[in-house]
Amino acid sequence: MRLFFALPVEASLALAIEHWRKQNIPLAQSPVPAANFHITLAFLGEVSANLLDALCRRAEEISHAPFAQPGQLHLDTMGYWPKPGILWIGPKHWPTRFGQLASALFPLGKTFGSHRGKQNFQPHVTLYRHCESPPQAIMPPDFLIHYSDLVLFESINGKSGVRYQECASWPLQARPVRTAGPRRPGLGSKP
Ligand code: 3AM
Repeated sequence: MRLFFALPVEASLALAIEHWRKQNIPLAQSPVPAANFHITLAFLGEVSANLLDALCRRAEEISHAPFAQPGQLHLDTMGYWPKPGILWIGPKHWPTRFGQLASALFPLGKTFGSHRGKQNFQPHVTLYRHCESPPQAIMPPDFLIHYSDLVLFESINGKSGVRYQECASWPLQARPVRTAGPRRPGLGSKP
């Protein structure tokens, strides 16, 4: 199974991004379907089905880590990676804890999957693949994505292209940090 962790992009936001793309960067080649929009946190590569339970247990633990908290990303910039020819939109800045979440998930590619690559984390939504030269957008992107769940997706290649199927998801629920209880009043204190 070819797996990756990502944030889903909910349907109404995906449609808004698709509309913006049509208006601002109407390229003819290889648009990613709006149904496939997502923000990858960590790509795992091939994971054998018998490791899935252990992988999910690990993801569950991570979903309770102190940095695993809901948040939002402002998709306010567009970028282009020439080698894969990817045109994307993403945030210029993102919460530290969001980067920590991606960093915690990244090593699972090595432990459970086939992915051994480097981590160069830039949260992004891929809009086009195999794009030969980067176009300029007429209007910059301006989208807010609220996130609250970590999702494990399977990438499935079919006749009509790739599609991403949700395998499992976990709410981001950092466990509260334990603090010492209220101090008992000292003997001499007034009631
Ligand atoms: O659409 P994005 O870029 O967010 O780029 C691939 C896609 O994310 C990434 O995993 C997501 C689902 O396919 N991906 C695929 N192959 C990859 C690889 N070999 C990869 N990321 C890193 N290395």
